[in-house]
Amino acid sequence: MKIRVINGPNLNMLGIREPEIYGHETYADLEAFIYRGAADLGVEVDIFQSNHEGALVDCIQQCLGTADAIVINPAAYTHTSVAILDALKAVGLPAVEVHLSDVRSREDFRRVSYSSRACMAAIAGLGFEGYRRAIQQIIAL
Ligand code: CA2
Repeated sequence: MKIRVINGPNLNMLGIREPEIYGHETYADLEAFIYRGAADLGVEVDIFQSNHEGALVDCIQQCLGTADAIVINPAAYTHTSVAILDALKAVGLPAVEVHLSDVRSREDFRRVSYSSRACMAAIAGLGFEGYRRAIQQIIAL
């Protein structure tokens, strides 16, 4: 099984600012955590990150025929992007949305998620562990 992990804008800044929300670990640490978790669970992953909405849409479309499932943290685009929602619907692959922080306990605008409408589950507030749980949910499916 091959899972594509897609991360949205500013996640490449992890560990650099706002450690009280996102922790001290860097984006490279997150990638290492995901690769290690996937290896332990016996699945193949590749990871893509972009700060650009269109690049995220392209990446989702490219999953057709190249991946079995998607784990996505669309970051701020979660709360605004119909284009990402439409791309997830268009490919129709099993997808799980992940957020490092507990978006439900932050600003009101973070409670809205367009992308989760095309996802089988949404996991928030577990930090890096959320990505491992998302992979587990896809394997269970
Ligand atoms: O909690 C999450 O994973 C989020 O997707 C992170 C996004 C935020 O817009 C979502 O509402 C929730 C932000 C990405 C990380 O932004 C940083 C900003 C400064 C320093 C480090 C990370």
